[in-house]
Amino acid sequence: MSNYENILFEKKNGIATVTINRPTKLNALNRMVMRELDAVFTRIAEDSEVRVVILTGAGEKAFVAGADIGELATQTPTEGKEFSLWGQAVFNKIENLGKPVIGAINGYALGGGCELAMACTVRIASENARLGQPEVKLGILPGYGGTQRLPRLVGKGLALQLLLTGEQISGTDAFLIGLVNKVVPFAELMPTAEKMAQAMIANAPVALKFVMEAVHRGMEMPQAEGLFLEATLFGLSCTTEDMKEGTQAFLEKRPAQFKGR
Ligand code: CO8
Repeated sequence: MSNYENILFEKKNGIATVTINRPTKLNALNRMVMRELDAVFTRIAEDSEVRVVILTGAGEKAFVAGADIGELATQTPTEGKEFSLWGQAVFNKIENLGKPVIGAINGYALGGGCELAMACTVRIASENARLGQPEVKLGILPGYGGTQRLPRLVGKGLALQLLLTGEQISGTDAFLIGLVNKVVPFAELMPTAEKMAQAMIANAPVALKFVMEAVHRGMEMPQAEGLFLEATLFGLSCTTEDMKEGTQAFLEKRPAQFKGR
């Protein structure tokens, strides 16, 4: 099912599983991987059969160990800025896909890998996971959204600690600070992600899309405007066939059959 060199793509029962597949380099994000990530998420956005995405890394050692340091080492300032902006756009596409993306963090999620995980809608880590933003050890700073998404997820104080020390934290500690939603034994990672995906798939697709829009956009607004956005999207949801079906099914004591309309 995969037409990519560094990405495996599978689709089953409404779940697309995207696996970054460069295990000998701990799935580091080189230009080719970034290009393929961009392409696969464009394809997923247009594929109405896909309801939820699970994003993970190949092997037992790494989700993604960061941007490819070999490529970073030779960048000029202009190339660095352009590559950073382009990578941010790819991660923004993942964050604003309109379908939930579950990051299944199966090992190292460092630098660009932690930033990729944070662009996912929710994150589940295995107990062996190690997360961090070690860019300062290389004389750079995060360039794929780490300085922005990390404080939004864990708060300014902890984010600054992680960004300034470059320390790695365990999956369990990532759970304790809210960087990941769950931590599970390695063998349970994909089953847990699939179970969460199925719970989301059971719900109305347009409602899921509006919830994500309200949260993502609302968090960038003053609360009063966020509440107004929520009310507007709520009103819009009342025009959908799925709203009629969802409420009717409850009243008729039967499971709802949503169509995404
Ligand atoms: N880039 C390129 N190659 C990598 C990377 C990476 N980020 N991480 C690991 N590799 C390679 C290693 O070089 C090695 O290759 P080879 O076998 O050919 O020598 C292979 O993967 C296996 O790695 P190790 O032998 O190092 O495995 P260990 O188990 O000893 O160590 C670590 C695992 C601790 C994860 C270690 O590999 C490591 O520290 N990796 C680098 C982690 C890091 O610093 N990540 C941040 C990178 S910077 C970044 O992500 C910036 C993002 C924003 C960019 C914005 C603009 C472009």
